[in-house]
Amino acid sequence: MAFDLDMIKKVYDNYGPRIAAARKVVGKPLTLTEKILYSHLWDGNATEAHERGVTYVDFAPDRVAMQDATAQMALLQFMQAGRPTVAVPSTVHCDHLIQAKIGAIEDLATANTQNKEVFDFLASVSDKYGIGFWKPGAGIIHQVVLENYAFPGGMMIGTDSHTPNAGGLGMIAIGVGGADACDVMAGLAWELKFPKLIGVKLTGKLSGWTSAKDVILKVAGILTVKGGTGAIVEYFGEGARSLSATGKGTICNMGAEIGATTSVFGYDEKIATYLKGTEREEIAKLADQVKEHLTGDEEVYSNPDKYFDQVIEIDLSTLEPHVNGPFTPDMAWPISKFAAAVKENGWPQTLEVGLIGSCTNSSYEDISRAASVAEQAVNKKLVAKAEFTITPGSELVRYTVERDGYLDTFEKMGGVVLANACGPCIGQWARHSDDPTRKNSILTSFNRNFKSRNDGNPNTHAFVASPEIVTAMTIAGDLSFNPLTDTLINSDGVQVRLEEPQGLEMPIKGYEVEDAGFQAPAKDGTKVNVIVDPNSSRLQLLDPFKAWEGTDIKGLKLLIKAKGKCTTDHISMAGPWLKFRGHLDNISNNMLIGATNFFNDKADTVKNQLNGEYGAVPATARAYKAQGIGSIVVGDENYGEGSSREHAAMEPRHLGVRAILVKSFARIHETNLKKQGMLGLTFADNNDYDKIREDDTIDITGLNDFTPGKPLSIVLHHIDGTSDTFNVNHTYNQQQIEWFKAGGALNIIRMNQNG
Ligand code: MIC
Ligand code: SF4
Repeated sequence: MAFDLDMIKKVYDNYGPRIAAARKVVGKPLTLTEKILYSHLWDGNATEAHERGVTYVDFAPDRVAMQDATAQMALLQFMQAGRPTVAVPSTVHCDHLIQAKIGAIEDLATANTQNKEVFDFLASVSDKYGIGFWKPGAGIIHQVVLENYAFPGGMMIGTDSHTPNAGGLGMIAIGVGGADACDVMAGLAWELKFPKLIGVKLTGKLSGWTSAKDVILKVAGILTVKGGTGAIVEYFGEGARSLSATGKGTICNMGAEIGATTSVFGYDEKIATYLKGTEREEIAKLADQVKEHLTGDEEVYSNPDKYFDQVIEIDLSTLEPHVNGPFTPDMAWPISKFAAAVKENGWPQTLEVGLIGSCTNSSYEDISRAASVAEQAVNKKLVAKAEFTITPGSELVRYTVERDGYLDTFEKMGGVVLANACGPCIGQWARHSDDPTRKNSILTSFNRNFKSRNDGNPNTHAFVASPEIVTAMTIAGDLSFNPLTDTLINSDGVQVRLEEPQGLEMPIKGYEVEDAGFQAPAKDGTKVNVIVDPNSSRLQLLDPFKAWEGTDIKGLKLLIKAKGKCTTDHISMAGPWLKFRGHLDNISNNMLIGATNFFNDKADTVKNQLNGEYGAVPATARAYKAQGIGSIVVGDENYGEGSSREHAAMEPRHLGVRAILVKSFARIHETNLKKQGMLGLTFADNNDYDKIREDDTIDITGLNDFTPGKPLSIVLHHIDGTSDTFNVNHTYNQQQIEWFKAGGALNIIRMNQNG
């Protein structure tokens, strides 16, 4: 038994008194989200109502989950906290570092050799500090957590932005940077601005080609990539109760793409069935006893406008399948309008590769529905026109769907089954392409489709849809094909139609697995040695960052004024760079290489003000740093959208950038900057973005009086001798200001540890 029943009992025992206290202070019916949040307050019972979107609140999460690519930094920081074991149940999952090239078995073997040093490091740190370790091949973090650890009404944090997947089982699960995970594992409180609440009422029932994925593709279209920022999305209504638990997981998972803090569903029959089917009947029994606390109050759901900050209603019965993209997950197209959009926009109509699976869409239900489409292709003599890959989310799912013949069906259709890992979703994909300069299209059932993400090729137009739609379009090899209305010609020259997909929520014969891939930690970890080779190119122990100098910061050089979308993939690219996630100096060589320079529209080409020459962003930052000169990065809206990777904050910190000044931030990235002692600032007036010139030298003033809620000032010294001064805002609270002054939150933990 991997999960911790005693911990869950304790959480549920607290529910009654804590929710009673919350009711008193809030003074009105409660949403599910409020119930879970108020039950997880760091100091126990609520004594005051928290203002949504305003007050910072300390929470006590029940669990921490980390994946290999972010766990390295999280654990390198944790090792400095001086604790013998982690304070809350925690797990590490090896999933991001496995490259997809040939197929599951070969690729896993290669990954185990290539990443041996890192996997050994993660295994030994886990062993030493009491952390559960899921070996490479065990599966993708979110699917493994859903199958083993997620429980209704719980609260967890995870060092990955798609941690909200566990919301499918009724858990408040939030993506964070490694420094946040480090705090919680070290026994400290975890702080979050009390979120705003978005209610999504689902009516009707899914049918035909439409699936849970289409709910979130539609929501993304409504809310856009920044519409959920600072909010938790709560799904309710008869439609919500009709969705399978794993379908709910898909919706919550991809909720990361609208910037939501997390998403959650209430406990219901479907969740209970899934818990029972994954050998956690005890949890379902316990949850049944506190059922009334594991959903929102009746009155809230009958009058949602009164209790949520925003309400959206979606009728599942009339919802169409969607295809979103390219380059951004919120460009939503109902399938009936997609073919025209492809033509009007001149997107490459030929579909070259279809990819299904990943952490958000690899449940038994997803695979069985997609397989029912693949089977038709085989039976109806249709030859798939595009390449096809399948990424199972976990060994439990993979073993079971292999037993039930689905993988065989995919292979008959020409599909290649990849390892249970992130693979192509995070650019770990050695795509075979004859000409990378050709514009081309791919379609995935993944979450994100930012430029260059999957195969490192900016010419690839990536679209996102449900696994069944991806499978159908792969067969057609054409983005203008609509399986709901169109026919295809088979190898006998006969016109055939693909019937609606059929699937099963759960395997009739139950789930099965031989080796799920779990390794429990040592009972006594004191004797376990963790070794980091000082000459390693993959791992590097961390040196503390310097504390604030105690004065205004003057004479900064503009490093880059980024234009348009600047996601964490642009700031710290994944794919080939994932191998340096444990080595800050080496990974810093990818800093901002994907961002577009406002002044020349080029990526990775900025002016070095010291010699007037254009060069790469990391090299230019290093040149300033070598002269003892700080720099500043300027950006646009929703800067740092996407991943939880704190490398996107640590790299600029390491290379001498002192402040990131943007129109708006994505939540996790803003917190990551604060944690690392950086200044994350926003324009008080967005028009001031236009005042920033390529040769500017910049001062940040007001720091001696750095106070919550009080703007700071920016002075731009232009090269022609003129200057501009304007205010910039920040969201630092008192504690976060202390992090800035100390040079980073970890320096404070270190100071406390040394007395
Ligand atoms: C992603 O989907 O972008 C990732 C790769 O899983 C990231 C984590 C990382 O960068 O390691 C995320 O979602 O946080
Ligand atoms: Fe892995 Fe992709 Fe899921 Fe991120 S979104 S955890 S890269 S499968």
